[in-house]
Amino acid sequence: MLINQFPHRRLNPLTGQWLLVSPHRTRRPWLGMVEQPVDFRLQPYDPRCYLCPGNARAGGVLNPQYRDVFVFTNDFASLLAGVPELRLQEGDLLQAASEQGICRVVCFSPRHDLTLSLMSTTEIQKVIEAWIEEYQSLGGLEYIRHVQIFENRGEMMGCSNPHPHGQIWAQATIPELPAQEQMQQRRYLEQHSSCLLCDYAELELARGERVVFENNSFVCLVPFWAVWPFETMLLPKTHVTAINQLDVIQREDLADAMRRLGIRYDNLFRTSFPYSMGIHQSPTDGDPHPEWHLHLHYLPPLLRSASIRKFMVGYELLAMPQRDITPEQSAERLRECSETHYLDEKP
Ligand code: H2U
Ligand code: ZN
Repeated sequence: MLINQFPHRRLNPLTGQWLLVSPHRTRRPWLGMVEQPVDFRLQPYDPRCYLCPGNARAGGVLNPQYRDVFVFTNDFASLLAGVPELRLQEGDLLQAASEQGICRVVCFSPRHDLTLSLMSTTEIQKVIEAWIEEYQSLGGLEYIRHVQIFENRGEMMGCSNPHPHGQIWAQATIPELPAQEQMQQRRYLEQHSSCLLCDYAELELARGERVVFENNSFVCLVPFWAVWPFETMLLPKTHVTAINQLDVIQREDLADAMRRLGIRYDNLFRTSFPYSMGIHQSPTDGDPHPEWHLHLHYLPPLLRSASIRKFMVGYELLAMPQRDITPEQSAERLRECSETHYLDEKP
């Protein structure tokens, strides 16, 4: 693409926002912050870990001797159930509303030393089943309209503990980013009588340049509008509004895609690759949402190596998101990565 030789703007049709791409800038020197490589050599059980089986959490509750996935209500939850409905409005300038919700923690495995990329497809499938159960039970509550499932992996992403785990925040209102994506998907459906991400998946599969890999049900790609250097999305190839709508085969294929992407990521810089991953899907507000197409966003901070990260600062914080390496180059790099984890390589 000729445009890739020049600074240009790209549209994110999911949010309606533009980002700046500066492909000529990747060669700039770096004397700034260098992150410490992550040490993979953890023990399968850590007596000090508050997520390991049998250990005490803050407040003294003991974790059970769980064998696969373990879900509990966050002891330091950001959202609480039973909050009274309060509103503050002083003119247009001072507005606030109380928010009800529930925060859960999902331990992916009893093994302290694993990550999703070191777990088997069958083990990852159990995580997916737990997510589905939580999406349904939390989403089924009268006052819960949105369930955000996510994982912060790695210290760089503010993860508090290497024990493999993720979080779920369920709440009474639809938060900002999913609400934006919902509006954009709805508008697209009205204008085109087809789903935005169904059309996008089809387009990317036909072109191939931003596709990292695919299986029967899912495609992994670097979105045309990716902001983070190695940002990817996992998209079901057919229209699925939420994880509980995936059939048995699709659930297996999602586990397969998550595992393969995780391995490619780890192999890219031969490190436990940090990221924030999140699932976007239909809200649980009781309305039909034909516009929603389930997808997983992977937002990793690393730029050039295990130790150099992308900072969202100055211009990004004050003007608009910006990236240097193009999404097409990132996709190519990720396509080149092996699907055998580097820790499993034969010497
Ligand atoms: P993060 O590593 O993504 O922060 O997730 C860990 C969560 O675990 C965090 O939200 C909770 C923290 O509140 N937690 C407990 O619920 N109980 C504990 O004993 C420690 C941490
Ligand atoms: Zn642990």
